[in-house]
Amino acid sequence: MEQLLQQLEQYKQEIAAAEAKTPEAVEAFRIKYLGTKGLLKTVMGEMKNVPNERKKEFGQILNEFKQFVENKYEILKEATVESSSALANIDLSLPGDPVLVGTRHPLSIVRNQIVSIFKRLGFAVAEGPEIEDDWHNFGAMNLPEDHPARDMQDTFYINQDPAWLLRTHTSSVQARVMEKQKPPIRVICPGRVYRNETISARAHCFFHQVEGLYIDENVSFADLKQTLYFFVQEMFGKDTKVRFRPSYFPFTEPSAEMDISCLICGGDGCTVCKHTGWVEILGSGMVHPKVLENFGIDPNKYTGFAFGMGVERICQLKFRVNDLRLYSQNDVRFLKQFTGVV
Ligand code: 2NL
Repeated sequence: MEQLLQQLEQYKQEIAAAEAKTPEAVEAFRIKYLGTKGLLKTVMGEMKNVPNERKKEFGQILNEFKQFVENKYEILKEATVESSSALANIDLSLPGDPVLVGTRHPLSIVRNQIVSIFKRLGFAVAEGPEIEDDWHNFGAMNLPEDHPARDMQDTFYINQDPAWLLRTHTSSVQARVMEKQKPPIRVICPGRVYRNETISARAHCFFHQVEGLYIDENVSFADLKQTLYFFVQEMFGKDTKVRFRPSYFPFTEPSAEMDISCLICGGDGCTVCKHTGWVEILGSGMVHPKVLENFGIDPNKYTGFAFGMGVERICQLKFRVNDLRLYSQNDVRFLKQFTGVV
């Protein structure tokens, strides 16, 4: 008798812990515990072995046990009916919510295009730090101490210390390449640069550049022109015309700026080309002998050309972006227009 009561306690624990997530499992539970050959029937059968004076007491315990099992069965049944009817209310053939996929930023698209054109000509890609020292950004590039670019107003210095700054051009990367590597050198340096400008449609405190450098024996201005002409044809199409205008940079001599025929109006005149039919896309020149000497490269043996272009500018012409601020506002209405462009 005591053994039987103990056994009932064990069954109770087992039943309390029972789980049934499907209608089939609930039915299996019913058969096991409440069926005609189930556990409840078996323990009820023990009644005949109970001495008469304890039959009343045992009967009550058995009744409680029966109630307990039936209760559990109802709970399990309800839980599966609830979940299966919830499923029944869903139209499983409905299409799912579309997953929003990001798009490449227009500046990345254009930078990748520029870099891949120069890679095909044998240029290697070099990168360097955005926080630079005065020497790599200015000194090595032949910018005199009193050059206006070095002014606190124009350059972001780190903690007002004139020794450290945010690079103003990626020439600093080429400086680091010349420091480590001897000619021949043929590198392309894409990266973000900083200038202390008031933000407007036409100016920003940071923008993106690709600079190139080619140093070897017998590198001439003709090489510069042909390389940049090839770049324009690949970037803007075979019908694009180019012209070079004399210019000045402290790090090149001679220097030239390159214009291309206006893509927007085809040369007829519009607001982008200010009715000239030409738009400026880059600056270039033969590397100044002083810059070569700064890195122990003999200017009597080696010559080189260099160039620099703004990625925002190329992007403006390719995709007709008329406000520099659009590039950094991350407005999806702007960004999603480049879906599918690679
Ligand atoms: C511009 C003009 C230019 C360079 C960048 C350069 C680099 C070295 C030596 C000499 Cl290591 N020059 N870079 C040369 C001419 C022009 O950039 O308008 N960029 C947006």
